[in-house]
Amino acid sequence: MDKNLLENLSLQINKELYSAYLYFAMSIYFLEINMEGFAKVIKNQIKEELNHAKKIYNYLLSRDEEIILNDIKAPDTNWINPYDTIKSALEHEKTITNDIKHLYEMSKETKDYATEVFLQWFIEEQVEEESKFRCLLDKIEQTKNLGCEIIHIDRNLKLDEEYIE
Ligand code: OFO
Repeated sequence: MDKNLLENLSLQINKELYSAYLYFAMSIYFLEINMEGFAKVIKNQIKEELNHAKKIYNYLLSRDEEIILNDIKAPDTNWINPYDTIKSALEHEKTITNDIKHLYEMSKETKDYATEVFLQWFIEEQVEEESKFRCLLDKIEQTKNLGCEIIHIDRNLKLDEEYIE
């Protein structure tokens, strides 16, 4: 595999683990303000991120490539409210989408067709990731128009079976 592509795939494992770490921090934030529904969604997200990291790890192992692991940085946690927190999750997902696009371009340029096919799953996954947080953000925004409380959204999220902790 191209050296640069390999380094960036290894780095992507680190970014996915950082994502899990970021969502750990967000779940703590929501639990501290007693919003268990939002915490449940975020805890589910932690599992997804660990799975993303593992997918790349397994792929590189199957290609018999050397995986380089780096330090995981601590996330910034100075969110001022739930809206701000979910907004920063969406912004974070947009940066990951760009990372995946970059990896995909690299795999095309280096004619690494197996990696190109492998990354297609991630391209679709990022559409889902962004949509999930955009949808939550819309729900929070609607509380203003509908004159209801964010606590109602939290209660519904807690009951939503889509998110399993
Ligand atoms: Fe791994 O998709 Fe989110 O960060």
